[in-house]
Amino acid sequence: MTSTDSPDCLFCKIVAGDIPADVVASSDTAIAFRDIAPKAPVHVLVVPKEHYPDVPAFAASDPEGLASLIALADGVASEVADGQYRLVFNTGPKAGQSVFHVHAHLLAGADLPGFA
Ligand code: D5M
Repeated sequence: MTSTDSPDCLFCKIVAGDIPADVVASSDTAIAFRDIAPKAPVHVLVVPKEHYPDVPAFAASDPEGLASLIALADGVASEVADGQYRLVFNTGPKAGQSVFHVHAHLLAGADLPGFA
């Protein structure tokens, strides 16, 4: 455990290897693993190894880390899909965030529905 781990955090436990996950890629600062309840043919979660509760906290503390996370997501999308994808950061319970360790949902592999 590092000083940035949050002991009760599910994604910190996945980062630490204490809970298994279907990891598809990793970097020095982030890992990407398949979502347990996929909402698209490709649904990968891209997660910084350090614990931040949500994307504004991550961006404020480590903007380079956020850029690295997006680069990892882009690489995964090129490897497991056709490089066209949606990235979603649910932020807050009303937006559907249920795990309070920042994560990008990488959705790809199909024509995704529009928002508007
Ligand atoms: O997204 C949290 C996501 O985390 C949700 O799509 C399910 C996924 N999840 C929950 N547990 C696991 C495990 N153990 N492996 C992989 N994926 C998991 P949110 O935006 O917070 O609702």
